[in-house]
Amino acid sequence: MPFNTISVIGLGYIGLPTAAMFASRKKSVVGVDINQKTIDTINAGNIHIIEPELDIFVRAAVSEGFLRAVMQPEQADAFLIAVPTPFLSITKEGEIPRPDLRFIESASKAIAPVIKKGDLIVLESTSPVGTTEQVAQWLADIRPDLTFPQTHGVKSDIRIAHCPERVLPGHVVRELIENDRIIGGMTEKCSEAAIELYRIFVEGECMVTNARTAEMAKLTENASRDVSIAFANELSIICDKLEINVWELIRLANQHPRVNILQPGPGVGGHCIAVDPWFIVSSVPSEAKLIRTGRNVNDFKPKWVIEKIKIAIANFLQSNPKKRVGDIVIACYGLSFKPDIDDLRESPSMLIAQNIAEFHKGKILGVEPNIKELPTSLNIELVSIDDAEVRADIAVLLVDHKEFKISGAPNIKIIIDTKGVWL
Ligand code: SAJ
Repeated sequence: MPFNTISVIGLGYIGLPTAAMFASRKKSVVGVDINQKTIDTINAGNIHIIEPELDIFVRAAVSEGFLRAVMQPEQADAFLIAVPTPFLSITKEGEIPRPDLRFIESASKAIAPVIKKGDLIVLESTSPVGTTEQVAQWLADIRPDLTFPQTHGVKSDIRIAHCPERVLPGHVVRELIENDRIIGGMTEKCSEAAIELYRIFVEGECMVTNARTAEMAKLTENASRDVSIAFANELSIICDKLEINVWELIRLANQHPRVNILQPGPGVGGHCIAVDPWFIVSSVPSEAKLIRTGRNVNDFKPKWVIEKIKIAIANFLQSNPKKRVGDIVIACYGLSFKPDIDDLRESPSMLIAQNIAEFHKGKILGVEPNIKELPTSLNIELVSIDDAEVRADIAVLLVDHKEFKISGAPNIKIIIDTKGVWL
């Protein structure tokens, strides 16, 4: 089946790079988004997100006429849904976060009027098990004139598959091309069509399974990483109590040929690893005991770091009796959710810095080499590494940015190093 026109619904961190990849292979790509500003930015050849190399691809795709962005879906041969799947807000303490499928539902309902016999629909958004079947049902409800895989199997008019994205922010362009791809068709024919589509730019292997397994595979990858980080974070709390250097401990244990412990930190951030495990827990709460505990351990870590900072403030006052608490300057080194990126969203470091700004009466400095300014509402002054060293009484290292590895530990008496960079 030739895919002459490809439509990507949702032009965010995954949708836009994917659209640009198809366009770079000279396919006519129509990107759809509900945000007018995003549409205007892309149609002007610019990008609204930060991702290395993406600007070059988008500029070329738009100027050569292979990519354009619109608000309303148009006819195409393949539709990729790449919209967010956030949680529903939690109303009670201890409640299990549940996925919010509102954006997938509205994307499905928006494309339903324009799909035609022979079209392929791919759900790329990270989704709880059963969502692809739900998409198929939403489409079938609106288009009784077409046949769908859930009722007509391989003979269906419309092909539907789940092909989860698995790229690492900061390396999206390279990983989109090189990573292996999971292809979860609702039928064999659906998988065949999806492979043909991804082969347009994917150089990795296309591994075929069914839609439910593909959904679970994506959730499993991120839950596995989350549980592994939770083990490291729990170790760091245990070692603090037992007066053992956790970084040395992990280094030694990892010398064993079958042990590979990850690195502790101030908590787990980002839009995937801290979110996706809940999609498993919420669907099988009684069975997913370890995954749930891992989430709780990682969510507890920022609170533990904040307690450490409060103890450091008390210790500082004890050894400097002439100082008042309002005189104490605290510098937070790193605010992004992981090293060497500028993304502050869902960042445990940001959460910690904001929390200090709420309870501490003295000055809070933020050292974040990857950003140029902070919202003034935050009450955190953005300063250079040198400035922080001169002004701070307490240093809190929250992200292992390369700049902090190069600068080495500042000459500050009290240092709380959550990433083991300066130890
Ligand atoms: N982290 C640690 N210790 C570690 C490794 C990571 O504390 O040893 C923390 C990071 O600092 C960060 C968080 O975990 O706060 C997540 O960072 P990450 O680099 O592990 O992952 P993400 O969220 O940037 O991207 C992940 C990737 N998934 C896996 O590695 C299994 C990526 O391949 C997925 O495509 C992405 O989630 C996604 O979109 O789901």
